[in-house]
Amino acid sequence: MPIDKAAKIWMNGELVDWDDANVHVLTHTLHYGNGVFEGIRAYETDRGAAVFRLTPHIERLFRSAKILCIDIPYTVDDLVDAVKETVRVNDLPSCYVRPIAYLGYGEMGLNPLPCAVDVAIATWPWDAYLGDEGIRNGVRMMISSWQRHDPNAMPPAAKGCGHYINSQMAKVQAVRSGYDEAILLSPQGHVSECTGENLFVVRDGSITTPPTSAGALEGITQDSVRVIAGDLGFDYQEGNLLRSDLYTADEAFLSGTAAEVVPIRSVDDREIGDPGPVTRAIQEVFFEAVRGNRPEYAEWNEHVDA
Ligand code: PPE
Repeated sequence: MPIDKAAKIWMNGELVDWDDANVHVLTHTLHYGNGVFEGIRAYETDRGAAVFRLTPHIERLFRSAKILCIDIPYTVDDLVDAVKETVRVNDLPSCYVRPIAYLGYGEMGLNPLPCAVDVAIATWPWDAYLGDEGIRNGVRMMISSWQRHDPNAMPPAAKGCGHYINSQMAKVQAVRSGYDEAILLSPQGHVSECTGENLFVVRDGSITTPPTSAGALEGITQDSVRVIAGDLGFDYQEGNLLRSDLYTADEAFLSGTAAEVVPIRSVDDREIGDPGPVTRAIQEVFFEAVRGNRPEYAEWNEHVDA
C-alpha cells in the first residue's frame, strides 16, 4: 500500500524532516532482519487525537526486544512520549504509527550484541488495511501452505522484522490465488493466525481464539476483543482450533491494529457467509471505543494533548 508522506519522523530523539529520515545501506537490520517494531493507530476523538492502547504497544515492543537481545536505549515512558509528540507534530487526525528499534550502521557479522540500537517513529494516514468492503462484508481467506514459525526457530511472541518474511510468503500466495488474506497453521497443525492479524471462531455463541502456543502474536486488538466480548456477555476462550473448525464456524473474524476488526466470509471457499451477530456486535463497540465514544474504555484512548 503506498505511503502518504507526513511532515516529520522521530529518529533517536530528534524530529527530522520526512525526506531526511534515511539509514546507511550497511544498516545491520537491513541485512540480517533483527529488529522489532510496533503497529499502532491514533484516532480522532472529541478531545483530539488519541493513540489506541499506546502503552501496551510500547510495552510489547520492549518484550520483543528482550526476546531478540536488542537493548533499546530508552524507557517505555520515553517512547510513549515520543509517539505522542510525533502524532502531535504531524497533525494528522487519525493515522497509523510505526515505531521500530533496529540495529544500526557500524558492525557486520551475526553477533548483534555490539551493534548500536537506533529507534525511529513514523506516522502516516492508513486506510482500511483489508478494504472498506472487507470491514463491511468480510474477507475471503485461504489456509496457506506456509506454516507459522516453529517457536524454537523464530519466537512468534516477538514482533521481529525478519519474522515477517513468513507472513509475506503467505500473503503473496493468498493474493496470487485470488484471496484477500491467508491463515497460517502451526507446525503441529493447529490454526495460528493470519499474516498480520489474530483470528476468532464463533460456534454456538462462544468465541475461540488460538493461544500463543499455536504461534499467534499476543494481539492488543485481540485483547480488546476479549474485554468487549466479556462485557457483551459472550463466552470467550483461548483454545486450539483445527482447519475444520474454520470450515464449520457459525462466524469468524480477525483483528489487528492495521486491519481493525474484520469479518471472515469464507475459508478455502467454504462459505461462512454474511457477518453474523456476534461479529457485528463486537465490531460496533470496537469502532466506538477507538473513537473515544465508550466511557467504559476511556483508558484505552491515550490522548496526545495532555
Ligand atoms: N498477528 C500478527 C502476525 C501481526 O503482525 C499483528 C499485527 C497481529 C497479530 C495483531 O496484533 P495487534 O495489532 O496488537 O492487535 N500486525 C501489525 C502489522 C501490519 C503490517 O502490515 O505491518 C499491525 O496490525 O499493525
